[in-house]
Amino acid sequence: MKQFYPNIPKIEYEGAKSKNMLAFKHYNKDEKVMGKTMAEHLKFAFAYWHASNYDGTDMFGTGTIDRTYGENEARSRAKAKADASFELMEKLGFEYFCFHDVDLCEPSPTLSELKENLAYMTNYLKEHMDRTGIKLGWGTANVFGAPRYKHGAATSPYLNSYASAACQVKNALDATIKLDGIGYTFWGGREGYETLLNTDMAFELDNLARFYKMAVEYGRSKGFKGTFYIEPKPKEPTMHQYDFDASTAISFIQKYGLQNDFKLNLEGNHASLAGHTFEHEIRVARINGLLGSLDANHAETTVGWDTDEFPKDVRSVALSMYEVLKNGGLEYGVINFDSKLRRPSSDELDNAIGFISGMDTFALGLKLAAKIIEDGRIDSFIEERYSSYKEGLGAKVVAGTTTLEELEQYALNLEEQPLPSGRQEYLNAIINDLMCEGL
Ligand SMILES: [Mn+2]
Repeated sequence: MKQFYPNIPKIEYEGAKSKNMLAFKHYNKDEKVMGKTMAEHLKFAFAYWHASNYDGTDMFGTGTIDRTYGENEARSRAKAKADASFELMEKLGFEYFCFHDVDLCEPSPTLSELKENLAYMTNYLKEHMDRTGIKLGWGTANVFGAPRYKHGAATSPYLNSYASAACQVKNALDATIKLDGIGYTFWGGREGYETLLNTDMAFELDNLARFYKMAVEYGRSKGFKGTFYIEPKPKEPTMHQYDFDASTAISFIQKYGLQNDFKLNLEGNHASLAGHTFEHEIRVARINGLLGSLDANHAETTVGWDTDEFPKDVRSVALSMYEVLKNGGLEYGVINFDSKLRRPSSDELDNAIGFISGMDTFALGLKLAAKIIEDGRIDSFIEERYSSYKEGLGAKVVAGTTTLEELEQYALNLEEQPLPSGRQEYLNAIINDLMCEGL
């Protein structure tokens, strides 16, 4: 088979002292952390769109990265892209991948062309999956890129756009089912509004819920047992997106009774755009029993847009993986690298190095998260902080057996006493001490 990346070898674990940029320093897939291997904890998934499609185009300039795969003819190029993607996945040790319908295919201007091309490429991908053992994390439909979705897809004021989105979602679901995906994502790229002056928000949200229910009904009728995910994002491309953040998406899921079929797919960069941290979004999902899947991307927080960078911040990933460990793992999803190269990063090795470094960042984050839990000081501090609810009137609050009158009587008899410190400085120092132990 033709080699697309002859200068990238199979990437092996060489340990923290290695200076080889084409080796893992920390991601050692069989190494056990808290009883499970790193591969079981991290379930890395290769995102087809940014890893294999993105050519460096930005708002101010054309592409800088060659994504032609040496082919001029459209179908041959789509197949070569699949060959190259699986070569890179195998070399990097990915066990999962994710796709949008349009990522896989040659340019398909009409819906019937897209349907036919997707069915063809699904079969082609299946051969690669059978050969390599690489599995599908999740599939999705791109119902935001084409002009037919300029006013929205499942929240469009126009039936023709709604039906077109339904057509694409049905076909992307068929592909996901055929490839035995563990989930299906809805990212509401154009599901939002530009101005309330032309928008019936209540109607659009009801219609979105009807759309999701039809997708669940269809998927289940075809034997899909996976999880549907909503991926929150607050802005970009619309001024205001309906799936603003985890809390907003959960409120939607609960209002429309979708909680048996839906969970959340959370991205670090989208958390930043919403004014949250990644760990905040994961905490919100986990305490509501709705943690589904993760996108590994991190933000450049000094800018206000979605940079989709490869993760590199160990401390932030550790606090996120702490939430995942407290959740008992990612039973319903994967850790997907939606990350993309920077526009000037056009060297043949840059993509692989981005993945190696990102996977190492998650391995370090996982190990640090396990250390935080095993160390126990953070957890016991939190436990102690709420101890006034363990007995007496506090226990009655928790049991729901006290009243406002009883609390009033208690408060009126209180002698004012200073409250304890929150000790944030000490707790932050613990994280750094654990992270840098042995330096
Ligand atoms: Mn993003």
